[in-house]
Amino acid sequence: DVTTAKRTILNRTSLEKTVIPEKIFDNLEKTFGERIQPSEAVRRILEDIRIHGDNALRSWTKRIDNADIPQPRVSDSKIKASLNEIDPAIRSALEDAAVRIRQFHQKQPVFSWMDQSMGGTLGQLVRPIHRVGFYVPGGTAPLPSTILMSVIPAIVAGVKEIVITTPPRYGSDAIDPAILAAAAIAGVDEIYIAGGAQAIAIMAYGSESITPVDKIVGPGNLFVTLAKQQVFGQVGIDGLAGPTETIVIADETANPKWIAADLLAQAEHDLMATAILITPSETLANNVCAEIDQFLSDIKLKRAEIIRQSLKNRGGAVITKDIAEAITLSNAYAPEHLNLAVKDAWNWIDHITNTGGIFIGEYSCEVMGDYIAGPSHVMPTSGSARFSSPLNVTDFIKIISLVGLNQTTASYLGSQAEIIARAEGLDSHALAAKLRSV
Ligand code: HSO
Ligand code: ZN
Repeated sequence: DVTTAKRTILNRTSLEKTVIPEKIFDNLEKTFGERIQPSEAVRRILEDIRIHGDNALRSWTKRIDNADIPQPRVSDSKIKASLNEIDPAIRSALEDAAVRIRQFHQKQPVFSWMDQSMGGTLGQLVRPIHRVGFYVPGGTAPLPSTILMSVIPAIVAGVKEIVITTPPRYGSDAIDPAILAAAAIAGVDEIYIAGGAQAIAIMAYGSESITPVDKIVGPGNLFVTLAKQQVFGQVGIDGLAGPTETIVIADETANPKWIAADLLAQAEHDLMATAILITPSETLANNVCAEIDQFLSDIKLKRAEIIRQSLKNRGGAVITKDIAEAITLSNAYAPEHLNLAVKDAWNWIDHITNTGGIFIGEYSCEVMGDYIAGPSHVMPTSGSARFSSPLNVTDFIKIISLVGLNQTTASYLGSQAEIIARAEGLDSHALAAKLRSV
């Protein structure tokens, strides 16, 4: 549908503008006994867990997830056992993916350096963040791939302590063994059963059973996102995740069946996922729509209902004058993923300014990126590709600046610094600078 697609592109919804479904308010009323805003619910949960630790965690987990979790930490033996509980084919595919994700991120080194050309020695030291917590959503589709895609860049960066929190299945203390196995493959042995704002609280503030982390990373639902926003400052965060988005720019050379499948894959994520085709070829647009209908009626797709809904909410095709106009629209939208299924796709990449990842040519469909190509699939959503990057090694390091001036340089710079200090009216600054400028 052309109108929906254009509207989706032009009216980007930010987190604040997102309409919160009535069902969420109903659930909040059940849990809190009054109709409160999600951000207020999150504030209360964070504060309770900050003050009362594990006891508060247990009671919120009972109220929200209906699960009794006496001990939030998952035992080592359970994590190890998960490797043999999953299908060996899945295990080996995850292991292959882990190798490629590691290889890709090892190409992103950030160097310490020292330089003698500015008088004395100046430079920078690179230090990994010491302890990082990852939130791994449970929900309708637990995604073991997300563990590999977020934890491995941290390991490559040199992070020593890695913690995962993930919600229990509703009404039980069980965690999907595929989640545990992915953690084991990535090399993580510290996993806690905690979901939503509760998980963010124990990672940010610590409790009797968990040491607080320095940074919290990973996508999550509305409550996780609000909680990350509220603990920012106490800890670092990676960003605020919104629903996933893909724009496919294609021309008449593209295979409509493949493009249709790519759009379906995107739309099946959730009701608010965005899957949009932009093309100068009306024929291609019609063929892709026909293929989508065909797939939806011919094969039994488990998530067909979600696909229908999200295509209706945010999906569709936009016809442009040419590829250049398609790219202009896409740059304005700043999609999480951009697929270029056009002739001579490589020739267009210089024109692309805002997106989390460019998938070039028909063999590089986004699904390859989701699982196994190499880059992290945690990419900037909600237009944040205008100012941020896919999760990568630099999310897990800090730079420490080094200043080692020699006497000659200090003597000259001291007099200059003194002048600036006087201009700022800071006499003691001026004094400290002046003493070096002999
Ligand atoms: N496309 C998702 C990542 C994912 N897909 C995980 C399947 N599993 C967000 O970029
Ligand atoms: Zn996906």
